[in-house]
Amino acid sequence: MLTPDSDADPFDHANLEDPGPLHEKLREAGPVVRLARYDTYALARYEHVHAALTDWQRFQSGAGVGLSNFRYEKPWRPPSLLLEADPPHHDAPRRVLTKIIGPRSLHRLRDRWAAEADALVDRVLDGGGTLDAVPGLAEAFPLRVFPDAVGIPAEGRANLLPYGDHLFNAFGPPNDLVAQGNPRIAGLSAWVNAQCARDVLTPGGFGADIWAAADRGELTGEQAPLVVRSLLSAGVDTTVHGLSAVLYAFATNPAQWQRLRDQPSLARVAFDEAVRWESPVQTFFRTATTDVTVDGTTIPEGAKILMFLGAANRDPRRWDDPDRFDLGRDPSGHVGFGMGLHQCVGQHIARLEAASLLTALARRVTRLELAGPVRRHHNNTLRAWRSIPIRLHRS
Ligand code: OVV
Repeated sequence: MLTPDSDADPFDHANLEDPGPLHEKLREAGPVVRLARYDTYALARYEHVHAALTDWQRFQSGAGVGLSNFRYEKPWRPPSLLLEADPPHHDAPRRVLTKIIGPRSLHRLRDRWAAEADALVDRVLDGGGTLDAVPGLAEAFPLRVFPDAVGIPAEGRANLLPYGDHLFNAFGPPNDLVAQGNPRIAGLSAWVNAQCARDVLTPGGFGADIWAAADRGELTGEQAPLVVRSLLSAGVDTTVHGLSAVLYAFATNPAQWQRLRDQPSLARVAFDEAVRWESPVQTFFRTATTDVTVDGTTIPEGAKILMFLGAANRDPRRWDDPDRFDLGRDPSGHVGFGMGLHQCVGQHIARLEAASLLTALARRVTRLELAGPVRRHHNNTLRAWRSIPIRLHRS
């Protein structure tokens, strides 16, 4: 079969503003579409995205999960030991983090994060309840609880947002978004890297736990700071945009909010449904380790393949009425956290943050209502909001 070609640019501003039409075009054009302008291949159907994500032998991460191939181009920062690595190198860092931020370890944060969420929501309601939900809730809550849990000082933690924003832009082509971030990135990187040192990290935090694993011989002393860097890289912007997504979903679907209020234990399902619906991480690349034939189309060895997680999460072949945000569906199996051996190691942190905040809101707020025009934030990888003006109605 001849592979369909597309001259679309998934990273141009029109597609970043509203990727839905491009996703549909790619899904319908065929199982594999060649993106001519980047000389790469696109997978946009659920079945094939899922299959490629779970086939790390043929779809590797070690040559980078951005457009740039580490075989030919020097990465802008030392590669992540988790995200940009394959077995066997990937496995020790993954094992260490899985234990440190797994559901059992997070249990002790539950009450503290619930109290922080209660306090934040009380503050917002005492201030009248009309606010921009992006800075006021979606950024404020993770920045309040996550850096403390890692164990970094309060000073400078707002640097994590622009650092992450640039990092996720840098997985795409070197376009205007990357150029905009370039002037600040050396300073932001230096600050982030400094937070990964053993003597900066407070005892009892995830960062100190990573260094303790190094002391036990589970990681080397060179690996430990890079594993801390992964937490600081992947742990903030992703959850911020995930929280924005779920807040926007509820503001525009009041019946679903009522459903959550009636049954607060739906908070976790609600967050996963929002991750499916919005796919805060839209795309990652893989690299073919060999000629690989997908449904009759051969992708050549060394080619970059762009996985459209967001398109897969709304593939009508897999999901009924995929554009609906619906607490009644079972969103499990979505690829918003990836799939396979790289599947988001921090997903339990994200779910706990979301459940804490949604539970605090559900107890106090009868209705979330849009209070002005919403604005998207464009990023080469992230589906994000710049502004979600809302009015919270106190119960
Ligand atoms: C999933 C993800 C995104 C960005 C950075 C990293 C991981 C990392 O390991 O540094």
